[in-house]
Amino acid sequence: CEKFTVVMVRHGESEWNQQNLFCGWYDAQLSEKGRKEASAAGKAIKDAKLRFDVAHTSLLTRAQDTLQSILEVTGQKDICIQKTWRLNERHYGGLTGLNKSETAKKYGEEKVKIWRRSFDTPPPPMEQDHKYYECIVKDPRYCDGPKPDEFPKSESLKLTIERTLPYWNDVIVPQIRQGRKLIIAAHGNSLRGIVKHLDQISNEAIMELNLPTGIPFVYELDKCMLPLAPMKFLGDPETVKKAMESVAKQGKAK
Ligand code: DG2
Repeated sequence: CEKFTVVMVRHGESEWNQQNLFCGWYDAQLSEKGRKEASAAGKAIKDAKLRFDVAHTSLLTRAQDTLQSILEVTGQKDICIQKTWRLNERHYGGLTGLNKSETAKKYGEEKVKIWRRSFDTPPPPMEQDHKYYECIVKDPRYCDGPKPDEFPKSESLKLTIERTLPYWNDVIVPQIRQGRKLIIAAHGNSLRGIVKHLDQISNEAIMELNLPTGIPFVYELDKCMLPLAPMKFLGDPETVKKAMESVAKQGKAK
């Protein structure tokens, strides 16, 4: 039967992942480790002999740099790259810049888990006096969108999906159907939204999915865009499991 392959990858570790800070739409750079993870992701993709026609990424540097590194390592730097705010990380609102573990100490681990992983409870909004408000809202990279009335102040996974899924359905799916081979380099939560949609994961079960940084995963989809098998990580299962657990633990008070 007809099948389509799509590769997805969460960017390599960012400097803010390393410091365990809520990042969202803040434009953190890749850490040294994150840059290594990005080239290792490229190597894994090269070894798996996966080739691409088009790449999709967010407007944030950490995802774009990860993609560049993958395309360099795989020798595919000349493919078309489409960048959109719709693949940006979920907006972490007033939590942006706070330490995840200290926030768990202050408000409790349960509350932090709800903010990080609940389906529809958004974090508190980012107010105009927030340290990072101006640098995000006035960033010229957003001149083509979101429109001022769509510009998020904070997003739950549900709200993130509401702006990511139209891009999946209207831009990505038609390309897949044309037989184009795609890679999507994005973020923990923008990708969780796509995975939730593809695997039809319930609002409760999605709370337990933590995507690791820099380990690509592959979907084989049928002609209805339904996965023929579970996502396959290009990494050894034990490493993937540990990396997922360590993402979950970032919200612990320690
Ligand atoms: C992380 C995800 O986003 O954080 O915004 O802090 O994928 O861009 O590093 P990413 C952030 P968690 O939801 O895992 O806390």
